[in-house]
Amino acid sequence: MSETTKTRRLWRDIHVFDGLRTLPEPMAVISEGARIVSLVPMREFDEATVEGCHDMGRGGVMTPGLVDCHTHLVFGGSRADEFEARLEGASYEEIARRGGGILSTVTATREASKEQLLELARPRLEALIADGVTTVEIKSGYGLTVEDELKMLRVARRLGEVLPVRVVTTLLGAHALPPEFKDDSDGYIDLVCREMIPAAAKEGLADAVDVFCEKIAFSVAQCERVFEAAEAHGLPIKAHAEQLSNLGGTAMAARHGALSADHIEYLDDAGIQAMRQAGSVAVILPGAFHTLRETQQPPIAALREAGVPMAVATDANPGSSPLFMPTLMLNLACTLFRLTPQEALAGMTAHGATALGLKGGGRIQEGATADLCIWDIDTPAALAYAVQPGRLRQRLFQGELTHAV
Ligand code: DI6
Ligand code: FE
Repeated sequence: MSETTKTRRLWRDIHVFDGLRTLPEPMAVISEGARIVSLVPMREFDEATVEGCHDMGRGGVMTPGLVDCHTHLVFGGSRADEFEARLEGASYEEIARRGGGILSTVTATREASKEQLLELARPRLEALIADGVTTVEIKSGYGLTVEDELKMLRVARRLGEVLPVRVVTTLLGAHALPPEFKDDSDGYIDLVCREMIPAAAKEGLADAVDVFCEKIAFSVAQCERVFEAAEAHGLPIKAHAEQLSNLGGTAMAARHGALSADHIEYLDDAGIQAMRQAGSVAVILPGAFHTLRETQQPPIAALREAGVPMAVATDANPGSSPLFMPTLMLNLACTLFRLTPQEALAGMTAHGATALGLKGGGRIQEGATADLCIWDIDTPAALAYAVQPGRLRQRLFQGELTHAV
């Protein structure tokens, strides 16, 4: 599009949460093409700038498009039976040890074609989009062979082509030990390092590499090997760590400059300091905490005090967080972990973007990408306060209106 035909849009009298804080007075916001070009307080607003702008309305709350920085949206099968088993007393770890859990999803995902996985994932992603998401991270991790992991990543990339959303992909080959490698977990890590990571890197299918560092998954030493392989291919790293116990995976990941450490209910002070030094983001996943009826709280106050940025994400997956509603996560982050509504919102905008290595993403400022949500609420805190679908008035992805009520 040429400069002169770029659509200009104007919002007036709107309360803006800019990704880090709520601006103190009502604003006028103008976007042009895919960018935000003007953000001024209403009392300084010059009506002459209205010329040529689409009037997008007045009032409500504007936030950056939500950034869901941790999901496992691509998978086959269902784990409703496991949900019932857990209600009867079985733990997530017990189910995993007897070959259920992640491995049951692996079986169903291997059996599904690329096309089937796409059709299964599409409504899940549409649910996130309908709740304000404009950037989503999607992990592999239910294939656990080179071909099946690549298949998942291709589906994730395809989702970003068929729906108006930015998809960031993560290779999570080291998610669980596949049955073929029973009793040979080092052999499986060899496969991840020598074949999976190089293949994903070669095809440009992965934007980052993740691991599950846990007793039921992989050791700190094994995860470190995966990170070294990722580094050799120029891929950033992140970790599922300290979710069920404290193994020190977070500190090791931070030493490797991890973008983020995720879950971290069992994180200790040494881990927090390592994250602070590395500039890693703490990704808080209240959906998994809630679903697993976890009682160990992530160390929110200590993270806050150390100045470690906190992101909030859905962890949407068939087992530990079958929850596909980002604004519910804002509510749970506040009610379960006592984040302030502002912290929760920053966690799903600016800090979520940082956790994905998207510098300057998840912000409303002049020059930023016009990924925007306009909500029918009075204050930004109301987004976390009530769990109420249907409040998204407008959604813009790269300046294009993709949702309007
Ligand atoms: N931790 C999680 O919460 C997800 N993966 C992980 O390592 C859950 C994956 C699942 O249960 O299917
Ligand atoms: Fe996860």
